[in-house]
Formats: sequence, C-alpha cells, structure tokens
Amino acid sequence: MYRTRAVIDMSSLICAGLVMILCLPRSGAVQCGGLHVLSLETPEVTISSPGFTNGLYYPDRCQCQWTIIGPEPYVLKVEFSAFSIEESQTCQFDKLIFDGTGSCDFKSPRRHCGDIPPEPITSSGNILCLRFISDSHIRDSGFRLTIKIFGNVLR
Ligand SMILES: [Ca+2]
Repeated sequence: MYRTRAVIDMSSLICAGLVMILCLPRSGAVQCGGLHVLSLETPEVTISSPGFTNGLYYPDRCQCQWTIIGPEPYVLKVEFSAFSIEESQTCQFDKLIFDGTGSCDFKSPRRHCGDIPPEPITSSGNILCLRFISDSHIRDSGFRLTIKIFGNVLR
C-alpha cells in the first residue's frame, strides 16, 4: 500500500552547498537549525524539532541542520528525551540523521524515525551534525535531545 505524495526533494540544494535551515509549510516559513559551540562551562545543549517546545507537531517540509562543536579532546554524546517522527520502513519520508565523523557531509547517514528513540549516539570527534527532514504529508510530535561533552577519548 503506497500513498501518493508530492515529495519535495531538497537534497539537490544540499549538494549545491545551500543547506537550508527552514521549514516551508504552506502556512509560512519557520526557522530551524543552528550552530552551537560547547565548552567546559557550557557542556551541553538541548535541541528539539520546530514547534516541540510549544507542544506542536513539527511542520511539513523541514530541512533543518544543527552543527555542534565541542572542545577537543572531547567527543559528543546524544541522548534522547522525546522521539516521535513519522514512521516509514526505511525512514524515507521524515527522518533524523547524524554525522559524527566531523565532515558533516552525511555520506553514510543512518536514518531514524518512528517512536522508538535511537540508542545514545556518540561522535567520533568533537563535531556532530544532525539534520531533521520532513516531507509534505503527515507530521508527528517530533524530538528533543541533549548533546553533551563526553569522555576524553579523542586521540
Ligand atoms: Ca511527514
């Protein structure tokens, strides 16, 4: 059983280097994403999907990217406190993806969706990027996660 949908593929924009940090639902643009620099004084940041803190479902047509940079030699660890993203077999519709390699090119991203939060994710270096992508149909309550400086195992 397949639903017919007009999927707006914004991946070509990412390839062109134009990483969008917007949701573009029919009701109007919503900003999302950002850059967070952590330090020993500010060792963690909490990030949530657009609308989450107001108790809203995330908008359609989001393309959000967050970049988190921690101090060397620490790595970064992600812990989820809420997770509910439109479920699909391969998370091809709505998804949360991470790149902890430091390159933030999302070359081999694992997609996350559904109602079961991923196991805690740890970056391999001091940079972690995440993207939240939603398509143009069916929304959910979204996610909230905390990224914190972790360990002392880089190098
Ligand atoms: Ca959706």
